Amino acid sequence: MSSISEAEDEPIKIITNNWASQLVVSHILGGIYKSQGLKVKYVSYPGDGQWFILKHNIAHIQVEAWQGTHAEKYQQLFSQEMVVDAGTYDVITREDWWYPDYVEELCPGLPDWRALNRCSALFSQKDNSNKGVYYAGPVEWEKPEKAKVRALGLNFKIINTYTAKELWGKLDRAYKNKQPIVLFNWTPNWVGSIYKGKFVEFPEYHKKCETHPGWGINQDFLHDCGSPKSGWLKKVSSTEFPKKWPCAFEILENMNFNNNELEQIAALVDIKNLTPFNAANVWLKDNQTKWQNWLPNQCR
Ligand code: TMO
Repeated sequence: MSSISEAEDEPIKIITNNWASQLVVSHILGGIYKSQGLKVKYVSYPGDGQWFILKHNIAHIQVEAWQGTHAEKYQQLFSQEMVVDAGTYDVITREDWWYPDYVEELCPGLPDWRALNRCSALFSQKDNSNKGVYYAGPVEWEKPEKAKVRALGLNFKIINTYTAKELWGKLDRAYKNKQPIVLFNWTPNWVGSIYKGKFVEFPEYHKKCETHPGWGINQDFLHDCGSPKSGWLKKVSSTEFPKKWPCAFEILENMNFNNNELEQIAALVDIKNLTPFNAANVWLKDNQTKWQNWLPNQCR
């Protein structure tokens, strides 16, 4: 890659988070870069702290920015030209409250969110309260769940898990015993191919739901709506990255997956128990033609 020789000795720093597809895609990209003689370093950051890191060119790439989780910070920085849009995947995303299908029989009215309050006791822990429990992911995934519970008057308390694995463990135990559970999930994800279920239908997302308290059914509070139902998934880089590594940036732009591919990528870690590094190597080996097409001609 002749045009990036000025940055030959400096590693490209790829940000890793803590869910399967993000980790594997980071290593897929890193593997491609390494195959082209570039140096790569993986740096782990929580979803909130990573924006400061990108803005200051401390690290260069985030391979998965999800509309439902990252839109606010991304758009803020993008509009100030402090991060670069490296393209949108051919993926439709959704991130929201989710339940296994059998819960519908126990709580008629689902998937409409108003059914949740009528049967909140079903989802309660054995503490004599009728407050339901909603299992959210790790706090660093930064979903405004507390604000949503307040704005929609949900009789629920939020329990954050520490890891994605813990979240899927809760689902698996509930599923095997046909116990009521409502938890955070998203698509594309492998979960829906193993456990049949649905998202709760909250009031339809609107941008103003996050910015104008007066919007929506609660006049006083933000977040009285669900997450976007057909959200985007983007690649983002620091401003320095395309200048220092133009060919590597083009590879990042060209990298693309659809929902199905991303689900299979996540399953390599969460179901097949491969490490993200090994999962990426398996994927790269099985999909050579695909990723070799992402290499720009003038950089080969
Ligand atoms: C950003 N995530 C896929 C965890 O919702």
